[in-house]
Amino acid sequence: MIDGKKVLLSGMQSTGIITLGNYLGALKNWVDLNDDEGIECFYAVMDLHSITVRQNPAELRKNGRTLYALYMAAGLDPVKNCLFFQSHVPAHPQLAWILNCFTYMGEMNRMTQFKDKAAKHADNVNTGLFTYPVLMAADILLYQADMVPVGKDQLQHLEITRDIANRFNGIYGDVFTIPEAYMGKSGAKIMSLQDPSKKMSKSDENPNGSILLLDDKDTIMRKFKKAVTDSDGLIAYNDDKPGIKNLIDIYCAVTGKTVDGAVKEFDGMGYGKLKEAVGEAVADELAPVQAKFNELINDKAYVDGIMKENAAKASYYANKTLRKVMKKVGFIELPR
Ligand code: AQP
Repeated sequence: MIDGKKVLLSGMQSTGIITLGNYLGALKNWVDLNDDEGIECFYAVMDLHSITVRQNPAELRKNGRTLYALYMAAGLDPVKNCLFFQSHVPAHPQLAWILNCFTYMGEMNRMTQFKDKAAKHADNVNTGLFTYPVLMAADILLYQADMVPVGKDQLQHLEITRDIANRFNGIYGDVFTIPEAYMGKSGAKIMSLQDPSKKMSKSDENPNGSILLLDDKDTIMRKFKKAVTDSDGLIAYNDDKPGIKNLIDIYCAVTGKTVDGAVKEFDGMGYGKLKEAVGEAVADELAPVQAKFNELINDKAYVDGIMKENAAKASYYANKTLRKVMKKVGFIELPR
């Protein structure tokens, strides 16, 4: 709790330009919390997590700045929320090291994301990838977060965070708040336009599978035109028609319409018309975000100022927890 408010923490990796999936599944829902007086929100650019997969330094820098500006361009208020870079708060890797010593190999071995990512990057199965969930536990526990909005894919990591926190508290007393999954308005899970059986992803090798937040209207329309559907030409919402279902999900998430309403609206129309309508709706949704982004990315002084203020705010809360942890573990405080 901070000043009687519950604490919420989330973030995204700066591994590329974020997708419509990241936006509809996470960022847009965070923006809805701007005016919730009962929640203190921390949103990080998770750049430390990003290097578990090899990154080009210049691109990582660019992607980090882009993501930070997109947080604000999408509507996250940098005064009401704390928007910061994970690498600007050294307490994250410091706490992660300590928590590593309270985490068992067997627990990490069970993590399905590690298995998936290790298979995908077989040439670089580094220990950072293996201990990723411990850094994530540090991210969450440093801010004494009560709530963490998580997709199904991250539930296992939240569970391990709770296990580590409970283990630590069991030895040293009540140091950490035990976080819960935040089940606010559930964000849509957006699938790849080229393979609706897998989620839309910023690091997808097929550029036509993902709508990136900075894609221009022509690109958006072209990608939707190429979206994989099926051959029966019927607009219906069910699991046998994953391509159409995904297009309707996107349409509803963007317009706020219901699935039934959307299915009625498109009844009797061809797939071409559906794709065009979804493309138009997405382009309309992203246009103001892109306009604001262009303003922000050209105002380095303003963004740098926000970055500094927010890093100081995040560090204040993170260091408070870290100091407590270090004292409990038995480290000597540096004399003032
Ligand atoms: N397709 C999606 N639909 C809905 N939500 C999604 N999220 C990601 N993809 C979709 C949500 O976005 C947040 C940030 O994700 P992340 O950057 O930490 O990493 P990720 O989940 O691994 O996202 P990507 O785009 O697939 O990244 P890469 O390609 O680097 O692995 C999370 O809240 C996530 O649920």
